[in-house]
Amino acid sequence: MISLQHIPEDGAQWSLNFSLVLRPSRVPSASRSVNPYIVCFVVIAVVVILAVTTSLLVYFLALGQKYYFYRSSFQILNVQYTDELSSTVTQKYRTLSGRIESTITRGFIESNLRKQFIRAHVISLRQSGSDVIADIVMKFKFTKDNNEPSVKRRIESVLQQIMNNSENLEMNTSGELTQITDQDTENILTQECGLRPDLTTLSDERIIGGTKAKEGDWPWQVSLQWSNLHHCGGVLISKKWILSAAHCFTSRSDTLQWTVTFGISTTFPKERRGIKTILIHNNYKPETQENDIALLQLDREVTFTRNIRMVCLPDASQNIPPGTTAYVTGWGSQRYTGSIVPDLEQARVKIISTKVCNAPSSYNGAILPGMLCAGLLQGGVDACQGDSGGPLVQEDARQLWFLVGIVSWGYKCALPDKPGVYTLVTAYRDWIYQHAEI
Ligand code: 4AZ
Repeated sequence: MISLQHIPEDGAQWSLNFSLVLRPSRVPSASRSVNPYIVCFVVIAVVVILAVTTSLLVYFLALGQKYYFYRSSFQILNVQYTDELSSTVTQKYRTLSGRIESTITRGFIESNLRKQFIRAHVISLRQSGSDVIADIVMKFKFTKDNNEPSVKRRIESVLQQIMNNSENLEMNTSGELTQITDQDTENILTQECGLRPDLTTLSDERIIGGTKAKEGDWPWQVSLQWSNLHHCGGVLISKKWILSAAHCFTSRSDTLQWTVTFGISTTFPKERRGIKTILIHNNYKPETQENDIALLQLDREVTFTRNIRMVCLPDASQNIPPGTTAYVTGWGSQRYTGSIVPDLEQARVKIISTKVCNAPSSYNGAILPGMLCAGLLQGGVDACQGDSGGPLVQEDARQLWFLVGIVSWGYKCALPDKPGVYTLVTAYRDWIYQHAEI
């Protein structure tokens, strides 16, 4: 991963000059000698008062907050159930889930719980006669002094308002609002694709672009190691399957030499697995890097945890507009021909249109239909050697992370007009579903 170093602007140098002018004192001598015990007492009292106030503030502003998770079900009356809704990966399922989540989110934002509501997520759509039932998990933040029955009543009352007011989606509560433990929530949500732990999203304030990732930020990223040395990146797409680049395996086809590690550190991984099968795209062409995609089957399923999860695969028709933001992650080198790094790095890049990327000054026609360019045209931020096979992801409107590209090739790294070239995942969706049992 290569990144522009953020060079701080010449910060203003603050210098405080005290000039103490000593003059002969005209103060009467009696008031000159202040009792040192009193001074001591006042100083200690001020320090104690400050410390108590700060701790109380911290307690009420931060530590006094508690997350509450609730589960509920809603009947969707004006949508007919169809078979496509039974699978979480269909466009129909994703669109309807998105509509339900945004109806609930809008309702809470317009209510007196706007500050407490964090997120709603559809975990399944079921059939009920010809209607649909949606099972939903919601996250809230309340101060600890709220008692649970009152929190529940306030949430129920807002949900009732949402049911009464929803315009284009006719919803009815179906089943009770029940509080669920953090552990149960984690067990439910770790099974979902493209979700970060804590239902958090990247906030815009965070500086990204070749910075160190935190554990759980990119839970689908894996390291593929040849004889215990990191060689390529990979992406977890189910409990048993990993996507990577075909060129990582052309001269390294012995499955027994490969290991997969999970977690941000390659030195202290969270989990390890062997590889049972390597499936290279049978039309992979090393001369042009066409179809640079491979599927790896793990020797044993990995258990999804807080920090090990799968990414979402995009629909074949999902569009990836030029200029939109994407993130690339990996343990690759920080300069061309440099060495790999032990801790996972992340970089923010932009999608670049194939037309711009194929210009004579750029890749001059080498970008073929199954490829996608991303980076910065001015250079400075890019994937590099050792990042190959790793993910290029984008967040959708539901705040789920989708795999749009796999690090494939480029002319050196981070040069102007020479962005990173990625395998375009939407073009291989059918190939992936044909070959991986997911
Ligand atoms: C490589 O050699 C490689 N700048 C990967 C990505 C890029 C260049 C080279 C993109 O694995």
